[in-house]
Amino acid sequence: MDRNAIIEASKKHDIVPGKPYKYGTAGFRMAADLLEGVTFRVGLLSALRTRKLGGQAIGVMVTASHNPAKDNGVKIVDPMGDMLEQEWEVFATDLVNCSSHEVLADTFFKLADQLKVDLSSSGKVIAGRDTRPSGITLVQALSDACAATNTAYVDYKILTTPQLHYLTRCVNTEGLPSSYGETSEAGYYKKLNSAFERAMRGKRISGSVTVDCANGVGGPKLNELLKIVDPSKTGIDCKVVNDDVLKPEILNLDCGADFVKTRQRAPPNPKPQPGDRWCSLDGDADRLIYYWVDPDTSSFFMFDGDRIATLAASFIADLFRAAGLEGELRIGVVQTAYANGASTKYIEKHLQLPVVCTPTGVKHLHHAACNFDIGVYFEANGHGTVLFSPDAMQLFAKKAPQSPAQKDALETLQALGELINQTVGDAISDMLMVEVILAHKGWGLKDWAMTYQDLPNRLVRVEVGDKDLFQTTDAERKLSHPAGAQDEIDQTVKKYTNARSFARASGTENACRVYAEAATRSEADDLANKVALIVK
Ligand code: NG1
Ligand code: ZN
Repeated sequence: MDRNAIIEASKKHDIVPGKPYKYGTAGFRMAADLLEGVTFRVGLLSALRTRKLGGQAIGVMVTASHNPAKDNGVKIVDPMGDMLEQEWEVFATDLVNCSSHEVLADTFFKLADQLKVDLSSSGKVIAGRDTRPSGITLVQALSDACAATNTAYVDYKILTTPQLHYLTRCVNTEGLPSSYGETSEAGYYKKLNSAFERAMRGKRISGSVTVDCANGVGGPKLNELLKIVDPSKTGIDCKVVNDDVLKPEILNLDCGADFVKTRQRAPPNPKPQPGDRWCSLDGDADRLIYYWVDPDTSSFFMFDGDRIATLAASFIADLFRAAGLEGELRIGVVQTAYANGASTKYIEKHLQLPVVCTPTGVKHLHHAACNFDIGVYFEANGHGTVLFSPDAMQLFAKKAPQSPAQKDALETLQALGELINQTVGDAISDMLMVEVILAHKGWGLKDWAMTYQDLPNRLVRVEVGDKDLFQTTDAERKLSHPAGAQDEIDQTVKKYTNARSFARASGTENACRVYAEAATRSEADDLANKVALIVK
């Protein structure tokens, strides 16, 4: 590999100096005009990573998800479609913060040496980006980094984040027994549509579902999928709104899953009518939130990640019983501290399933979900999926059914395992899963809403001098530093009914977050404010 080629290419995509960049929960994410050099350097790291992994393709996704249109971001996807191995985040951070082109080249070769990467071997990177116009410049920087390091490069252009994860796994399993699907966008739609029809098993979906696509990449991609969906087979009636990607400035503006979850209300435009079933995707289509205006009470009701997780877990546990698999495979649910306490209680007490709590960030949840045969994981904000272990999938395929009911359940489980994206949370695939489950259960949103009652809760963002002072233990549920803060929080929580509260430093913003829940709205608000004062 040619040191000069790297230096010359780097000069075309200079870094904006002055701020330390950090590979965080969502990769590098910031104002798009700071990202060109960062993305070039992420390309260099990917060139090392693909070679370290024997030439398997590495994915790079350019997106800032639910953030404003002016932002962008870049993150690395490992060969099986999961997030970059944590140990490598530090190497990414090191490369990106190099002070000159020469230091960058030196660090690149030093890392190659340290990690025993054979630079003469071949490597491959595949890329995707959301609809942000700034993405075009960024993938150019990535492409130049690949060219400078003789790394094969394929640009899949505009994709949802989960589609890029899908393609990464496909390209690395092509021709193998573990093949994940056809390595193309069309292959993704084909796989989803076929699994959706099989999972429905002749059941009919009642009523329509309106999908708010945040004016992001989910809109055109969902429309693509719908072109091959045959509504006569399942009754699906999907209305796509907020799918305008020609005006970049309206991306995530007053719509989308993040808006709905944080504002706890429907997008103002278009406005859901009472009784209508709605859902929202975020800007890169990896989060999903359902909601409706209850026609009986006229109040807005949200089905967030916790609700989706409980729905999926309860359905899969029922299928296990019907398939005669109870006791043979372990189902579990993975949540973070932000999960509503009522959902946790419902899963443990009512569904009788184990719950594991991990720190915030999908990679932690994903990792913990792998410890179950079927691991359901969702963040409250709607990012999540259901992981089916290879053993579980094999059992569904091989087990001889003892009755037509068992056969039905086994085939439904198999189809679900293919419908649900196994690499990462996928709003489009999750939405089809929800529609399948509601149809099987014969449930309307009222039935789903009645499964349990959320504890009133409040999330507040607290500006602090140095967020890094706030260190946590126990899956972020307790502060270990600053000394004494946790005691104060505990004393405060004790004064409220059914209450829980915690504070932690955000991994994506320069602030602390305080979460509180309690028996009543006013208690939850009051508690959140009190804990915010302790942290301030
Ligand atoms: P931080 O900023 O670390 O709280 C936020 C979300 C996470 C996750 C990441 C990545 C909350 C409370 N936190 O993390 O769930 O999605 O962003 O996007 O919603
Ligand atoms: Zn997202």
